[in-house]
Amino acid sequence: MSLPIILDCDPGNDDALGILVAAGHAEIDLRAVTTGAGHLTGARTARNAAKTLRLSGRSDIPLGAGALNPLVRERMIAGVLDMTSALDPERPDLEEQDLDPRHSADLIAQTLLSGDATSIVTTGPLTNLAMALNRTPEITAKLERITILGGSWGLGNKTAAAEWNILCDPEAAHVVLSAGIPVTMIPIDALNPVGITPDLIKRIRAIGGTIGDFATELLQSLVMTFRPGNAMAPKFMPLNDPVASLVAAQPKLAQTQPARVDVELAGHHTYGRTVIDFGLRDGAVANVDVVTQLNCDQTINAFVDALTRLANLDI
Ligand SMILES: [Ca+2]
Repeated sequence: MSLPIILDCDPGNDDALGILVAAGHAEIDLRAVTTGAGHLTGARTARNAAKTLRLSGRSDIPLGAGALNPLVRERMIAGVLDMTSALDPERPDLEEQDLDPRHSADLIAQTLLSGDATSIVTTGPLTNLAMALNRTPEITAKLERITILGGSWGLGNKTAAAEWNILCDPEAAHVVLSAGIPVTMIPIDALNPVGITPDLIKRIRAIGGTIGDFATELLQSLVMTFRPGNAMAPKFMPLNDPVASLVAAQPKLAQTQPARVDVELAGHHTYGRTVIDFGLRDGAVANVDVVTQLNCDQTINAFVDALTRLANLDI
């Protein structure tokens, strides 16, 4: 049976690949896409999602625009962008589907309350989900699982301590992780080995057609923005966001370990860090299943399969 999900994202070229994967995956029933500020401003992430969904042929899926700013902190926008291709520059040549009139937080809440979805996958800041939980706490009982792409048990990627998605809205992440809902978290440490290799780009290009061409463009743009930064960085640009939906639909792609995860909200140098205690010290209660390892080959194959299926859907 397919997993009915909401995808909350901030496209972003890797989020756009995530939309395509969720729209095409055989074991995912994509019930709504919601967007908010993160990689780009809220208006741009919504427009990028609208272009991606239209191109995917799945304009039947409701699309919400949401949070323009984090709950508390000032807004951040990604600093490293490829302004020449894919979705980082404005793309007036790509058609857009209409937006749902509801704010992302309301679309999330109503989709869960109606039973249309039982799970949410997030690949951006957690502002929309935190707003939905604060405004409509009844959804807590409806959510069977939240799959979060973000955080790290080791180094950060935006600051020395913090990963981008969590750092964009640490207070929202705190709200979500404190809600008592089962959470799977995919930290960058586990994502780093799943790279965008030349072989992967070749396989996606071979799909051809609108989907294959667009996905190839997205992958190539992501590779152009890869800034390894230090000697411990991965060899290839990690695939990142599409992996979240894959893990939600195919949990066996990942090994997980229960842990206590708290978000640092007060530290000066460590603000936004996910403090992950696998040892459950001092009686700490686990609140997250942390992905500790991904099966790289199977994850890449699942990614190719989902895009191939989307390209072949008779829509
Ligand atoms: Ca993202």
